[in-house]
Amino acid sequence: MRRWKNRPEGSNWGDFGDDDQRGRVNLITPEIRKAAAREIREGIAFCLSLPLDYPGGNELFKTRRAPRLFSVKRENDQTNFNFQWRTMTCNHNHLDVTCDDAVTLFTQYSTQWDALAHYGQLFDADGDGEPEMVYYNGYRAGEHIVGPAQDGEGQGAKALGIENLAEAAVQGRGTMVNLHAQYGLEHIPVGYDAFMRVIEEQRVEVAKGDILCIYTGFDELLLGMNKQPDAKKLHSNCTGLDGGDAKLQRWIDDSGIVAIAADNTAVEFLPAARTAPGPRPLMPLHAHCIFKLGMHLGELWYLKDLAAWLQANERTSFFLTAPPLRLPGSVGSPLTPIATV
Ligand code: UVW
Repeated sequence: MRRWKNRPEGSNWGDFGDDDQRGRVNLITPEIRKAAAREIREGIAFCLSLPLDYPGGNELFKTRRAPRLFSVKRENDQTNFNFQWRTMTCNHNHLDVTCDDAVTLFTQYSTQWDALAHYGQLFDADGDGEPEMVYYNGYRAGEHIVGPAQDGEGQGAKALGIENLAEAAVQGRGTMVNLHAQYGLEHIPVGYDAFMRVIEEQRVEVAKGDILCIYTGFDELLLGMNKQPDAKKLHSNCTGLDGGDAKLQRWIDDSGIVAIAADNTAVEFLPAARTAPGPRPLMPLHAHCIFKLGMHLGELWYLKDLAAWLQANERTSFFLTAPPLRLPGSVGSPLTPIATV
């Protein structure tokens, strides 16, 4: 069922079907996956996740908190940690010792995918002259993306949740653009012209179906702070994409890439480098990618070791396996992406 009369200019709403909830990852075909698997030549694998208790504290994101692990209680209120199994009926002790735990996990605290339900806009999709809160492919706030009821229960993404990406079994070719090699820790937005220069100098070949990975050096800076992040320093170092650059937006669309992941906090440079009169998105790359194109963004990935290996071996692409948690209704997910070269 089509959920819009107007679609945003430059969007692909409806192109993958009126009910599509996967967006650009639809472009990963079996052929693309098989070609991507040919990137595995050395059999070396890289973990592309930060430890999930990084950044540490909540200086970097005021509203997101570090994971809290706690042990599960057994029926008799005993802690299920270092628990020695015992059969009550015959009062018999066994050799087995086990632990169970649980975690409070803010899904976007550390290495993550943004779901398509993570970012929407005010837009007049139904053509009544009034903008409404709407997400990729015309899914609506309130009806599909549901906030908590008064008791705080019942919220969730009834559409566009992260489980859709998990069900797409994200695997394909990763392609690295190493902005850190070019700009070090300079704090500048990288627009189309500069980005194309880096792509040319590093001989990066971007192909349809690729997951673009952008290395800025943010991961190393963050890890060096040992879970006591200096937000001021982090917000004044490293590059990010100039998300409001129309030429860069067009390139993202035309290149056929299916997702973008970076080691920084938002992929794009914030606050946005361009200003324009009137209402405008604070996060223009999020608006372009997530809202208009159905393109997932990965943030706070750990890319340092992979970027160094690729540079030393004069390569820019690799096989990437990057499924989020299949957590129904969530608007984001931690993950442990793996690159194999
Ligand atoms: C927002 O906080 C909206 O975005 P992100 O975590 O995706 O950068």
